[in-house]
Amino acid sequence: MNSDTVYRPKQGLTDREFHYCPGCTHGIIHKLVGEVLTEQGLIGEAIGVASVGCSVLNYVYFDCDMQQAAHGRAPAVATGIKRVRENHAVFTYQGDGDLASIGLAEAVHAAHRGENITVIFVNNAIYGMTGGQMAPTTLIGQKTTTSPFGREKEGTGEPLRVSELLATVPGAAYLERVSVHDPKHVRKAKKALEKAFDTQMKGKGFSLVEFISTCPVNWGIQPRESLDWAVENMIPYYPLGVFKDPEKEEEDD
Ligand SMILES: Cc1ncc(C[n+]2csc(CCOP(=O)(O)OP(=O)(O)O)c2C)c(N)n1
Ligand code: SF4
Repeated sequence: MNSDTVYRPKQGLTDREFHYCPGCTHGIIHKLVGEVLTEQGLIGEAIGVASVGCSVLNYVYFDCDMQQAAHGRAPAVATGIKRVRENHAVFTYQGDGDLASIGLAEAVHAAHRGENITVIFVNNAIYGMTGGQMAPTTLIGQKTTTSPFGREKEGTGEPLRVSELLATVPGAAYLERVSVHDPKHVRKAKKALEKAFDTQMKGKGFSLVEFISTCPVNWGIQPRESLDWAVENMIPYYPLGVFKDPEKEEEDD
């Protein structure tokens, strides 16, 4: 970067335009991942695992080696890659349908085994790609195509809090939930990603950053409104914060 450059729009990303809907925060999250990998000098040797969902094409967006996994299986694929390429930064990028539903077992077991990988978990409380069906993370009362009158606790249970669930797993080293609804939170989210990759590169074990994300199209609201909706409805149920921190664990020992 020369001294006149004050901002570079795409670090760690290719020149391909995102296909995401207006107001979808997948794009912001991609940008943060690309920036952190670049700034930590990892972009040349990072290996990402794309999952199934709206971000299925992220292998054309991240400017590093990428592997496509079957629905929900990204942590298992990442486990294999990391075990044979242990000096490389290995990450998965998964939606809540992918991780919290069909892939919950892979995520829990990868954390339980203490796999030294980083999971980027994008929670928009719905299945975006397939047209807005209910996810395990869908809020009570939230209308989806498979809960047209709003999700009810009876019959579907309470929405699943993945970070809190994984915090009970001893092998998980670093867990944080963040949001990207305004610049202050975007900066905070970047720090969480830095810490997650740092945790991995120091060999401390499984790290996961959960992002509160938007899906204006399937929530049936405008892009601007969707940011407010996430703040007013998602964050009260999915509180932001650190659920597991390797440095804190070391202090406690
Ligand atoms: C084995 C299998 N089952 C179901 C599907 C259909 N499917 C594709 S994406 C998806 C859910 C994606 O939702 P999420 O992970 O929340 O990502 P988003 O699209 O919201 O970013 C489902 C159920 C599939 N592709 N493969
Ligand atoms: S359907 Fe939802 S999650 Fe998918 S790109 Fe559009 S806004 Fe984003």
